[in-house]
Amino acid sequence: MRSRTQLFGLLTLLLAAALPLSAHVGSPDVFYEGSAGPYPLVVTVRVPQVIPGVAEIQIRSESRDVRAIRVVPMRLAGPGSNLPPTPDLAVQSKDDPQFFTASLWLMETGALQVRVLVDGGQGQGEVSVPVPSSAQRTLPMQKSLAGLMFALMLLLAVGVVFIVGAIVREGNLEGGELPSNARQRRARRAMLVTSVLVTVLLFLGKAWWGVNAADFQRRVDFFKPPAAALKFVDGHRLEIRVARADTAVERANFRSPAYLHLGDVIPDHGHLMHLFLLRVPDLNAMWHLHPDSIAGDAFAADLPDLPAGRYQVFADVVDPRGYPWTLVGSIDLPQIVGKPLAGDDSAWSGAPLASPSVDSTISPIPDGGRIVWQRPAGPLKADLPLEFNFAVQDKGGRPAQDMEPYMGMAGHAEFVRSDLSVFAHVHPAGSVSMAALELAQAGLPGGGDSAQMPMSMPMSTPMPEPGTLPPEVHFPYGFPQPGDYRIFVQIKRAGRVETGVFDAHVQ
Ligand SMILES: [Cu+2]
Repeated sequence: MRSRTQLFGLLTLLLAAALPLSAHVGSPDVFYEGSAGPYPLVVTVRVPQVIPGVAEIQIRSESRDVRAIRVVPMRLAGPGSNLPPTPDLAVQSKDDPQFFTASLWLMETGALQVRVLVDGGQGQGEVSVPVPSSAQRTLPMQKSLAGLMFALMLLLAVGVVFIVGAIVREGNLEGGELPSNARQRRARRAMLVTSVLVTVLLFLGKAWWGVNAADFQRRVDFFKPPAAALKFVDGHRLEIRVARADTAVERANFRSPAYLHLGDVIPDHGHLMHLFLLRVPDLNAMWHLHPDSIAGDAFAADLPDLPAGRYQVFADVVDPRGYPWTLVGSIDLPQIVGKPLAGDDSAWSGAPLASPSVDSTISPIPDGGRIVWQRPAGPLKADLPLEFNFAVQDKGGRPAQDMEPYMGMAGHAEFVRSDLSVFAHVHPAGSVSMAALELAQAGLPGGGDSAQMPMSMPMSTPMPEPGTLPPEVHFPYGFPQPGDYRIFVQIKRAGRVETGVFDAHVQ
């Protein structure tokens, strides 16, 4: 029945909920660690299920003399990014005065930021946390509610017809007078005309909602991880493009000027693209490469030596508005005799990820040293902000004295779920994109210079001197869902990139 489909369309639209997504795949929440002026903070932003929707913000202050924290959402860059609305006061926990929570309405999709203003014993401090706000999925509607709404609509439609009939038949009758045959005929005609009108109205309504539903779906599809079109050429080269879309909605997205175009992405910690090649299904080898931009909205990487097999590709880029995207694809490759790894490129190979996974906390590295995950006791839980701490030891088991920044940071970590439904590229500053963080800090009062800082370092983190990094690295992050995960931890020692690999079962 036509009106039923219409109603379903309408209700689906009303109840459409979106799971947001960020630089990563399947890992929507934002984890950030940094300083607002003199105050070190850990910020978690749980992005809402619907946009507009309410984001839940948790802030832990590592300093005791924080009196009040205010938060406000705004655009990351462009118009509106320098005119903050009035911030909301975060609620200080009674039990733990260093813990603050707030709920914020996110009104639009795209690259946003949450500005955090801190007031305390050492004066004021301010920091911006980039938040990619997106709609990703439409949830199905409850059948009972649909049935109820349908019944109510039917009642209204039929009711109107009968009311009009009654008015024409019995309006202005004297008391006790019976409607004449002529009035009866007029009433039947009026009911017929009204039925036609009501049907036409329902039809127009359906068309109107159809247009809106398509528009909503377009916005939902807009921020999905774009499919990577992968081409293996010249026996050693991988070309990466955004795949052309199939459906009308996807084609409309692709033509939108706000959509991802690989020709105008901005550098993120020193590279335009971070490409991860994972050998599937075992995740027993991983390459972290940095392809070059080539003509025609594409990137290309000269591959190193690779064994033949199937590879999963995750390619991280950031668009000019500061929105992080991860292109996703997979490709079968023959055995490749390629060029040796150079620059920031790195590789790891080792044991397959077992199913079910076997938890591991020690990962040997090639020079005889090891990386140790200082894992908290007890099971790991999904959906909680966690702190991941890794100690780096030399071959004598002593804390490594030769740690260097790798691409400007103490370390890089990739969290991958065994079924590839989660991929997150995380740094000591958290899951935020470093390029977006740079844009956000540049917008702060007095932060205009940070855009010129080298290597996308957050303002609060001074560029460390080589050889002076502590022998440990930590990452704030939370597993988005239970399951088996492999964690790749990448650091640099004495000019060599080392990768530690850890498996974790998450409840
Ligand atoms: Cu990185």
